Amino acid sequence: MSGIVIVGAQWGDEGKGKITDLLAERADAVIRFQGGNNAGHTIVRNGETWKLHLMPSGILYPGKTCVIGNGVVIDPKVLTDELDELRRREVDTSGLRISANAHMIMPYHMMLDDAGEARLGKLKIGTTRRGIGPAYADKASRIGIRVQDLLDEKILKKKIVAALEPKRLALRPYARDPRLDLQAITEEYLAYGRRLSEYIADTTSLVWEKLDKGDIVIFEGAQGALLDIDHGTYPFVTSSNPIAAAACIGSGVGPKDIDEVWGIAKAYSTRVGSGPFPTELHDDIGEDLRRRGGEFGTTTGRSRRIGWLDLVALKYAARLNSLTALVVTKLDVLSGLDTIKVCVRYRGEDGAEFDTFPYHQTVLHHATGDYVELPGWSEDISDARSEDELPENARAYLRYMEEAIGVPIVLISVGPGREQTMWTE
Ligand code: 2SA
Ligand code: GDP
Ligand code: MG
Repeated sequence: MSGIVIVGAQWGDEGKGKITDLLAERADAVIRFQGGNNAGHTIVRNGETWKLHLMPSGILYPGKTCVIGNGVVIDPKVLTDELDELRRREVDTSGLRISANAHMIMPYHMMLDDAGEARLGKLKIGTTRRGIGPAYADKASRIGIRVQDLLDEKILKKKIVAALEPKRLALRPYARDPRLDLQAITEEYLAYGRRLSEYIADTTSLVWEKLDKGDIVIFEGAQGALLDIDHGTYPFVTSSNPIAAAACIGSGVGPKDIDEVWGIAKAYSTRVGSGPFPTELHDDIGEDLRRRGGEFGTTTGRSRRIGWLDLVALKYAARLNSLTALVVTKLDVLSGLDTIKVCVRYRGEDGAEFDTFPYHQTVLHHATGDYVELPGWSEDISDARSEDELPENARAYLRYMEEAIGVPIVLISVGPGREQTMWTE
């Protein structure tokens, strides 16, 4: 066992940060392979909370190799702030390595993200406004600025000019904005380059070396399968591929380097931002789960939308990712419900039934859930540390989930704390 991918099996915020931190104890390296500082990964250790945006969730182990891979888009201000904050809290960040090929988020990307959302109005995607989409767009258009460009003033300036040129019209509302001054951007980003230079590396070779030695490498995904730009609920998706296949592209390894794929799923569903959400709750139960689950964006603070567990979407995510294991988080949040609904199929506007995830957006946008009702439990389970300490109905809920998805549940989480976790038999 050497390459383990950890991915979100729903719409993000499944608790990937917590689980990555937990598994990282046994790993030699943790690598982020896509997304950027739209991500918010929370780790709670000894009552202390850490919210990471770009830093891989292995950084709390002194000296552990933590890689920001080529597939990530980096806002260097957020990264340097995160480094400062970790150092202030006496975390050893010497194990960080940043791919020289990762792309930068530039000030104009954030402006374009804002402008794009404003233009869409009611149809907006509900992005995190961190410039993620425009940064990936520049990457695909081959006018992106990469980490290595920060180390050479002439190259950097030329590339910024080339990147700004086709955006002139879109950036007209910001024409006099000092953040768009060529010299100022160049100097600011050169300064980031100097600050980050000690961490910049050929991370692909680094990861190969580790894997070739038989070291355990964790590939840490951000967001979740249903936000995948190819396979998610397009256009209400992020601009990268949060599924396991992207671990290869975003770090430079091949599929044979991946031995296991762990999907993280909440015991219910949440989504932040716009887009179809067939099991969404608009009632007091949803409100209550939001409050008890603390369902507010880790990066933006936005309220997350809440819904029942969606097995149609989860089965889709399991297949898309070739999941070998499932981790169920936030089971504690469901305590106190008489019955718990689980969506087993979708029903279209015309009554048509869908047992599998519909590819057509018109179907998806009007789909509602068909549910089975499972008996709930009243006990507080946040102190349970082994499966046999869980109420019978909680165990039955997990069994139902496992059988329907067809992937073994290996780990159950009943609270944000590191210790609030149990391995299954
Ligand atoms: P973007 O900013 O272009 O990636 O937004 C596009 C969609 O992707 C969603 N998205 C997320 N969904 C869940 N969690 C994310 N991270 C933060 C968190 C979100 C936050 O950990 O809570 O704080 O609001 C995340 N990042 C992107 C986004 O909501 C859009 O639907
Ligand atoms: P990520 O993006 O997948 O890493 O998830 P986030 O950190 O954005 O959101 C998950 C939230 O749930 C965080 O506040 C975690 O501390 C918290 N959390 C994780 N696992 C559990 C759990 O089992 N129970 C409860 N109550 N909270 C959890
Ligand atoms: Mg999150």
